Amino acid sequence: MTSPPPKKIVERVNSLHELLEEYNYQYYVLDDPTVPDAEYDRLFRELQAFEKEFPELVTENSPSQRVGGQPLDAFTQVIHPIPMLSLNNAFDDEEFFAFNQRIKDRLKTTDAIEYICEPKLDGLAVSLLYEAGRFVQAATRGDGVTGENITQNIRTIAMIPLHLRGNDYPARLEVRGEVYMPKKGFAALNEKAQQKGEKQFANPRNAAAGSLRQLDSRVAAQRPLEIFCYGVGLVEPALNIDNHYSLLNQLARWGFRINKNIIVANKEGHCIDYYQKILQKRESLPYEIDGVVYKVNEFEKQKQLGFISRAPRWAIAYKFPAEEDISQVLDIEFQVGRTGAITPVARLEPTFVGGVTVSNATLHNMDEVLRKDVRIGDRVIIRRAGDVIPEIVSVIKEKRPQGSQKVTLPKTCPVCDSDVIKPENEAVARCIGGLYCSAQQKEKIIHFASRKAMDIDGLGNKLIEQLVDRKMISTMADLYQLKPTELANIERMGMKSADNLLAALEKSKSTTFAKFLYALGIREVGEATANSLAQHFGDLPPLLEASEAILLQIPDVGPVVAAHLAHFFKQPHNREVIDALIHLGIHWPKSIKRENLPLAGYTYVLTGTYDQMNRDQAKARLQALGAKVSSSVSKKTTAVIAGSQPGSKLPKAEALGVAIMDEKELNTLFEKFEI
Ligand code: D41
Repeated sequence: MTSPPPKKIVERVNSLHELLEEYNYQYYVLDDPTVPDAEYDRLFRELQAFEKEFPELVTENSPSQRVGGQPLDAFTQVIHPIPMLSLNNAFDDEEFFAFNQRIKDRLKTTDAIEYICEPKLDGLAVSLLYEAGRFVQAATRGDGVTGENITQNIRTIAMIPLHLRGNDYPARLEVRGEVYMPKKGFAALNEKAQQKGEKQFANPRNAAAGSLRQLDSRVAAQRPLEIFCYGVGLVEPALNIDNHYSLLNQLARWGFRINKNIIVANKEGHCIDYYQKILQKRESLPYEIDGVVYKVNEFEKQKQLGFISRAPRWAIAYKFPAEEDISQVLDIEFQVGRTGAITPVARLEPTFVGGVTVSNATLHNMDEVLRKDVRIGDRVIIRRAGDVIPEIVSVIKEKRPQGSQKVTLPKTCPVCDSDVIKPENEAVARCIGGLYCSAQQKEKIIHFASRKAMDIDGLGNKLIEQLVDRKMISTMADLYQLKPTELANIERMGMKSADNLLAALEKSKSTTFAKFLYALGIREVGEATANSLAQHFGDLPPLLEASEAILLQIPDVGPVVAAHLAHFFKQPHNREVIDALIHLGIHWPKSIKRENLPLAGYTYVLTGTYDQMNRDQAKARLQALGAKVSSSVSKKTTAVIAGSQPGSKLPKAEALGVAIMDEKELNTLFEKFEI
């Protein structure tokens, strides 16, 4: 029998609870920690040591007890004292305006309604119960009336307070919110599952649901779950608050995490602006959302409106177009790209997803086809997020039809019949046909004509395909030898459009060295690398003469790019095409060699806001003087140019002993060198 803990230790344990909860709150809710992680860990271990010595000091809501005890046999049921309502949906502006009009009619008003606009998290609704400021129970929404007791699992979520902050909280408080798994945590979880050969989750929502359904809270504790709170259920005694926005602010003061993208809209039009704004932001948010929610702000109005069949009349979810849906693989074909890369592409049963009809999805390469085990006939989950190319997320194996067909990499190019080779250590297979392959011819010319390359107006993909198929062109140089009479013979091409095209071709001849380099379509030479090369060499002849060793000295050029460049310029047919293009009149202003510029060899990093110019202008002026402008500070940085409200780059520069300049000094630099 150990002696009871001394009073001093009881007090220290209590203050450790408070400190740890405070630091937790700063870290997770305010997103603004005041102590380093190491300090938090030290206090946490101190608490654990006391609890080990005096087990009677261990309380259910001790920060050390978040990772729970014994696994459960089953979840018990929880009856929601106040039902958890569901949300009605709107799918277009018209449906939102109809909702708004119904509200005005019911309230017999023509005045604009004030709405609170919230992102709609794609997770699971939960209820958190606090008694005398202490977390006592959590439940799933279930059917809205009865849910499951998931207290142990919810306690593992570090951003959920175990004790409320302040002292003005009601005796009983039920807070409602959405538990979700952030995108990054989901990806990491699935990667781990894949490495272990375990089943992966189809999406973050399923992963969050699966985590909350764990009977063993030690498993749940390993899952990266988070929460945003959006309302209350039972509150005793009632609060002296009369609108939703004030309620959210009060919840934040008590320690609950509230989404930062919530706004007040005092005009209905602002609700639509909000939808568009959040839709734009959707990709960049660290969590998945499936729409926005509008709620009438004033509680008095909410009360007058009431609810109908389990959904409030005063709220509506305006859903985004679904990013995922189910489709069927009709066929898997192999496409040949500009550099000969053979890409498997799934032809799909057309499906409306992410706001457009999708009938093709890339499978990237054969490794991916095998990893996902995609077969012709399979039912698959397809995803189209933002502007990215639609993808196959996974195969629904349970629904695999009999006679589904595997595909294999073709041995010869489906277009030109040349051999297909796949280097052992690469994922990509390639047709070795080069410029003999009409698919590669087409793709090379399409790239050459594109906006960021030679920008040939009116020369679309379809037209290029026709020109190649009719053998009117086979290289980019052939474009500049097309005759108006030849062109006019082409389908849907009259004399007038033929003239327009020839004018556009003529115009494109005047370009920049960087664009020309990019237009050549050399492997791994994108816009940035082309710019670097152009800045460094200033003109074509020195580049053609450069050895791989010289190329390696250029920023952005590593061994792979250097090898591709050297290989490209060694090929006689590439030299022929380049000579022909120049002979046919393509030209660019010869720029001064970069190494002769006054700031060549210097690297600057920009941070903060400047008074007299924006960062882009500063960057352009520095680059024009030959300097490099980088986005991260390193020992090689010449100086960091700090405006007002500089970011973390400033302390980093100080730590590395890198020089720091202000806007005035930057201007002095410009004055010295600019003519
Ligand atoms: O972010 C959410 N998923 C969210 C869900 C939200 N921001 N607000 C919500 N508000 C409600 C009402 C208006 C009924 C209190 C909701 C939900 N309900 C909800 N989530 C799941 C079912 C209902």
